[in-house]
Amino acid sequence: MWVEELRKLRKGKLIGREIYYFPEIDSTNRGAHDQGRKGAREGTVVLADFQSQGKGRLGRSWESPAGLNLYASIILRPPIPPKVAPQITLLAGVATANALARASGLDPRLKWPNDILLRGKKVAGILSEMEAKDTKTQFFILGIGVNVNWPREDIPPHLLEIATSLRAEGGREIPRTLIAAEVFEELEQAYTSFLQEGFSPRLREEWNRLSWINGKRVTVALPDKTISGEALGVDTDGALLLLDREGKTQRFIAGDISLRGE
Ligand code: BT5
Repeated sequence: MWVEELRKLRKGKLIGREIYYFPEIDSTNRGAHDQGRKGAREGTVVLADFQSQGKGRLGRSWESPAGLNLYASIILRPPIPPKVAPQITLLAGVATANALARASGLDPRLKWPNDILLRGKKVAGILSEMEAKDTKTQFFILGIGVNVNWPREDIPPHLLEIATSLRAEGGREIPRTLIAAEVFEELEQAYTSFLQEGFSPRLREEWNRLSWINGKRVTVALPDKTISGEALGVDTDGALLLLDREGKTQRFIAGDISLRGE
């Protein structure tokens, strides 16, 4: 079974030191919350073959067909204040993009804050959630969904314009064990450096190097308005910088962006 193989590959490591596997679950993020509340150690992973209610951000859903893709949620216990948490989403994006590049030979890029794209279409998404008390982070759930072996013909029509898979782009199947092992390994390295150095200039440069949006015109949707401008990349805190029509630089710490024409 692929999960047994993954457990062997992650033996003695931090991320994936313990893997709770479900053939079917509502959402691995939800399952990881349960494990986190029960005291699961940092690096514990909840993994499933199928999600009946895979979650995206802001109440959106994540299409999760059985047996084809990767659905993983990782419990982290970083000693950081909740406001630094968005930086973990960015580091997870960099780690996932690097892992997918290595495993597939393709060229994944990042769309702020949580998308990994192949030729402009989403191949993976990250859902970060946090359990915090007062100003202290109790634990952090990093949910990662990667479209691995999803045939293009199976992608639902309403997603065809915006979603893709490694198989649809690369033309070959890749074992999920390999994808998971690469993602966990890259994450482990990036997370360990993050604990030592924070959101370092190196991490920031890597994010900007992998960015799909830098130099492009994007629109940021805020609850009460939208702002368009040229994406300049992320700053030293991981906030998105945008050059607006008046030539002023605007800074966003959260939000949803769309590219012109999307
Ligand atoms: C995300 O949300 O991109 C976060 C996705 C996180 C999924 C993982 S799977 C393991 C873990 N357990 C969970 O329950 N979730 C995490 P967001 O940026 O809100 O994007 C959601 C939008 O992407 C949807 O509204 C669709 O338009 C599109 N979408 C849905 N399913 C998709 C898929 N499989 N591939 C690409 N795009 C998809």
